Amino acid sequence: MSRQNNLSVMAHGPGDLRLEDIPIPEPGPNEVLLQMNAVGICRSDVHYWEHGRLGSFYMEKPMVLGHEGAGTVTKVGLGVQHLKVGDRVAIEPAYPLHNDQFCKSGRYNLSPTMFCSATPPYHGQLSQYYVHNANYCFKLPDCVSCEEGAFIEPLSVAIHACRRARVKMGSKILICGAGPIGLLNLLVAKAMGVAQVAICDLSISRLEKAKELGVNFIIKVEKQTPQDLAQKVWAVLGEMPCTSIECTGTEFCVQAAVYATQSGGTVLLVGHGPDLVSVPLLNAAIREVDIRGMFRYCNTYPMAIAMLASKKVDVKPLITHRFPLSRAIEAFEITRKQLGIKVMLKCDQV
Ligand code: 572
Ligand code: ZN
Repeated sequence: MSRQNNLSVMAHGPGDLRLEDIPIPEPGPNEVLLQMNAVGICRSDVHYWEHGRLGSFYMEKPMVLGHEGAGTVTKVGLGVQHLKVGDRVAIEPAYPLHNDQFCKSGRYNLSPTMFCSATPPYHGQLSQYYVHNANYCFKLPDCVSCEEGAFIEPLSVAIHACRRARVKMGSKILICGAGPIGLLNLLVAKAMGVAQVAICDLSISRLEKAKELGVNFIIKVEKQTPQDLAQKVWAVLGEMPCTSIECTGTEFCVQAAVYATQSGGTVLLVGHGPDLVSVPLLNAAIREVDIRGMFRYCNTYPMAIAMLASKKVDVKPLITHRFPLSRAIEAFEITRKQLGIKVMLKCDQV
């Protein structure tokens, strides 16, 4: 470890976020040292800052935040063949530490032994310099910017969601939640050829962003029952959606998604809510509505890069705020208050 400057965004515990210098790490075998360019802020980063934990993962020591990053290779470790100094890469933050049965079957996201940037005990990417496993760094073509590269992580969540939801060409779908993940699901579903998308949210400004991105119908969630919301969905689509992608994690929307979905269709749970949620299970069971889950993503980075390079999706309109790394605390405040869609930190601007 050298002692040069490496400004980093460090969460020290509930409500305590600091900008501090840490040593520049050295890449080990099969690792690369990256000079970070752009890192998006995720709600989970804000959650670690506010609560010092997420789900069953507790920060036992200070942790650098950020898991949506792109950077430039500045040093390669022993054995790295596919990357060289100067290559720009998107970082897949979560990878398995053992080649177990899940890896062998291609579903490495389900391995119980995962490394993940900014999931305790591992540091994240919101630094000027960050070391990562080279096998999970994906070279960006010249036509994909570093900001777009930083979007590949949340875009991967949407690609995996649409795959798990078995989104079909020419179908009508419902998306619950017009935050970054709901909106990315809209872009991916459209790229996959769906005919019509209805999206619901409490926030008019988020629904307006969905309109700008080409959604067919927006539904403002009001004081109503889940069944009322389902009826609204049928009214705008003219029929029941065959797929519903639930990105809010709220009990209300999970219930509405089940009621709304066509018999034989799929409800995909993307959003995380409380451990125990009341679901109209019999309604789903007797209509063969499959309720499916997902955990992060796997095998999505090459497809995400290809979709950006070929302009099949345009993620740039989702960026509402940009800050240099030195103003990270302000950037986190914006995300905490849900004032924008995606807040991007420029780690090469301090
Ligand atoms: O970008 C992926 C991502 N995954 C999230 C949250 C935010 N961003 N997950 C929700 C929390 N889980 S977890 O298993 N955990 C803290 C590791 O509860 C991971 C997926
Ligand atoms: Zn995330």
